[in-house]
Amino acid sequence: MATFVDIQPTQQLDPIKGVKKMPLEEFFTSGHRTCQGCESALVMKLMAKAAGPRTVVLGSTGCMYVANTTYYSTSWVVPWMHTQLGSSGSAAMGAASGLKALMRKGKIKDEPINVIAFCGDGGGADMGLSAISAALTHPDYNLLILMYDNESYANTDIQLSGSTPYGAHTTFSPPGKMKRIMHHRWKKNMAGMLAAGHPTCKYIATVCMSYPLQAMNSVRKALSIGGPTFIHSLDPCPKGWDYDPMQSHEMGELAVTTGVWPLYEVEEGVIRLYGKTKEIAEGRYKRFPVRDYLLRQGRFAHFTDDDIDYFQSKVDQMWDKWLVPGVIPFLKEVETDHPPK
Ligand SMILES: Cc1ncc(C[n+]2csc(CCOP(=O)(O)OP(=O)(O)O)c2C)c(N)n1
Ligand code: SF4
Ligand SMILES: [Mg+2]
Repeated sequence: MATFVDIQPTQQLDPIKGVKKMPLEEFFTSGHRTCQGCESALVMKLMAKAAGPRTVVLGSTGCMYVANTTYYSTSWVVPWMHTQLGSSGSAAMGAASGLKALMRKGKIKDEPINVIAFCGDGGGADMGLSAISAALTHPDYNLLILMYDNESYANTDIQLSGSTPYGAHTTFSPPGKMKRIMHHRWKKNMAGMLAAGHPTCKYIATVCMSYPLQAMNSVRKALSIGGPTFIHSLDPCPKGWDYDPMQSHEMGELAVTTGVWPLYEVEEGVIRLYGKTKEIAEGRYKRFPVRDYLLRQGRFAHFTDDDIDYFQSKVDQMWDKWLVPGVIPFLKEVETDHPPK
């Protein structure tokens, strides 16, 4: 049984009860240069709004660094610092321990300050995995690592990451005449992996900004619960996913309603599915076919019916065969799968 330690006070951020109760203050404002319809920018904006003014944000290299801090300007109202591409975990630990030391020595006022480090999927699920893992094993620092997942190394022109879905067209996996599918790996299950592997971490959640209230309340819970926490956000990216920017919100909804992106939180060891994901798991909502999601995106335009069937079978497996549906990928029974050639 996991043990959970309370060390220092955290911000007490109560859940926002409804859209009308949203705080009006903005801490990530206009002036950034992300693409039209960029959901990752919305994640930054609402993450900062949920956290409030007593917050320090650290961000690893990627679109949310480059586009938000053009030379001599930034959209951040709260203190913000860039960190190396694979370093969100180390930066979060360094900032949290630095603040603690300064308060202990009486150099700054002793008060709860939120430390949030964000990273992209390239910087988090690939390059920074070990630093995030290390941070999540230190219960004596309050910090949140938020991984905004646009499913590619977007900032350097959409390269394949460990978070890119099977078969997607990226600049590293362009479909060709000889080989249609150039990317054969399945997306990493980042939140499930971190939850299963860090039993003393008090809070890990998946979110999607198409469901903003739940996502913001996840941020508030992560910052209030104490110790290191992690949130994985799936962010439709019009440029990398190749669709009309006006469809971003709908694209996030489809990721959830097709069951491709399950929404859940693991709080002090207890898994709780929420929103449409909960309804799917309880049989109250029928998953949409993945075809409805995939064929809306140019990165899957080369898919044949066989490819779509294969993708569907893998998502069905998540729901029908995984030990904890949509969350923990141990199979209840051993099966082999055969991707189309
Ligand atoms: C150590 C290192 N390698 C490569 C780069 C070049 N680089 C800058 S941003 C980036 C993409 C990061 O991808 P991700 O973390 O997914 O963020 P996104 O760009 O998608 O927002 C890369 C490869 C770098 N800055 N540092
Ligand atoms: S490439 Fe994608 S993640 Fe990057 S700014 Fe554009 S929409 Fe946002
Ligand atoms: Mg990315």
